[in-house]
Amino acid sequence: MFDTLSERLRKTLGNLSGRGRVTEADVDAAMREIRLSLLEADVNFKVVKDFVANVREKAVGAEVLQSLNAGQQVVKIVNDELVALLGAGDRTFHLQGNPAVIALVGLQGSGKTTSAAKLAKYLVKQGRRPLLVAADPYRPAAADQLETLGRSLDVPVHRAPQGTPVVEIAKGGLDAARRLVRDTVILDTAGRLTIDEELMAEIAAVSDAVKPVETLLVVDAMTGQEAVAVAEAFKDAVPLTGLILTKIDGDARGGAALSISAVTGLAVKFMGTGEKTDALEVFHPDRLAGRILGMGDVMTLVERAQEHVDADQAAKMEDKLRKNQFTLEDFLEQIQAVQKMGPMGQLMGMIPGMGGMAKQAQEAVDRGELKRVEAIIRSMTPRERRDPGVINGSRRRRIAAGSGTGTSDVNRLIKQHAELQKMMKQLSGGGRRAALGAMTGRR
Ligand SMILES: Nc1nc2c(ncn2[C@@H]2O[C@H](COP(=O)(O)OP(=O)(O)OP(=O)(O)O)[C@@H](O)[C@H]2O)c(=O)[nH]1
Ligand SMILES: [Mg+2]
Repeated sequence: MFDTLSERLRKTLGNLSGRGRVTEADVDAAMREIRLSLLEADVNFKVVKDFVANVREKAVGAEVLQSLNAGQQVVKIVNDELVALLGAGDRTFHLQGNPAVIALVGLQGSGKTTSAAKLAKYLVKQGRRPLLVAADPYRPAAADQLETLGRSLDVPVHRAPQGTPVVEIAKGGLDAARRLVRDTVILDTAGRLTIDEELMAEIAAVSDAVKPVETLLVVDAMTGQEAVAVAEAFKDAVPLTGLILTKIDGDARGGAALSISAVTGLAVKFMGTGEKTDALEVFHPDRLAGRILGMGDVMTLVERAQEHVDADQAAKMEDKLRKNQFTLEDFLEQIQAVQKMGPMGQLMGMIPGMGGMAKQAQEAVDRGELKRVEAIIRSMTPRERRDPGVINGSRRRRIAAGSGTGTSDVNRLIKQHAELQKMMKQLSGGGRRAALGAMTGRR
């Protein structure tokens, strides 16, 4: 979502930190760029104005400009201000009460039902026992959708006959939770196309009846500034405790996601980053700021790896790499393991210094290049995978035909693998620095 903004900010800040001395005029030029980048990303104009003013005030102070690393200090100020902007409001996720009641509200299609399921999965991982409640008395299909999701997660779903008043469904959900010994109730409420009095009254009544400890507004980040307006309207009518921003993986400009907390004072507590039930992230403003400014987000990357990669297997791979026994078979396994961790572009954006390559990497995946690599390796015999040295002309043609590629593709893969092995040899030997230089393109 933040690709374009991120690219522009990175360029501006790169210019700044690459400079030996920084003058007030340099800061002003950078601020003009940042202002434009934010406005073009659809960030609320008032938020942009305050942001730029804050950064400028802190940056043009004598201590900063006269210091030896002034450029980097200004970059740090931008980063800190961005973290403050993203992190407005109280982000604590409350789970008091037995059962603890969490209500999800929002417009139609914003992602309430999907987020309810994601939240259930997240809570199970935390060792809790959630119950999902289909508090939408109007569309049986809505309860069916929740039931399907609940079944796939092995989380029970409470539903009531069509037409049951929503307050009754919510109360029934609490009873069911006590009966089934569930410690958390997640209410998935009905949405409307636009904000209307009836919807607000209904949510307020549910809120009164079951006193949720969290009432989270689910907002679709793809809808731009409209999302901010929706949040303001809901805030006036129901006691909201925070936000879930969904569809952050979309290609909207992202400004709404950046300004919504600053404008409404409501904290973003979770972020939806995909359609699957594991695509939910606890919102960390510092991590998102790092991703946007191209400083990476190693914490999230490590967490994803821990979740999806088997620790024993990872250790085995590391050992093989070190002993230079990393075969094409291992290569294939790695490609598959990494893909489980998420879209390639997202992952690259989390590696410090690699943010600039995120788009290219994603495009390569979208073009099917990983699939091509997989197909080539799959067309090899086990012997060939272990020892690509045996691949002669006729084998090469067989592999190309088998994988629907050309012999030049097969060649390229074998060469890449050989280079990787060479680099690993240098890493494990004395040439660690040279190899790192080769990897990052620096010397
Ligand atoms: N890409 C992406 N899609 C999402 C995300 N969250 C939800 N969706 C999709 O958005 C659509 C609507 O999601 P729902 O969860 O059904 O929305 P809802 O708010 O429950 O909708 P109503 O019950 O009709 O009001 C579905 O196609 C979801 O797959 C997300 O974080 N990323
Ligand atoms: Mg729904």
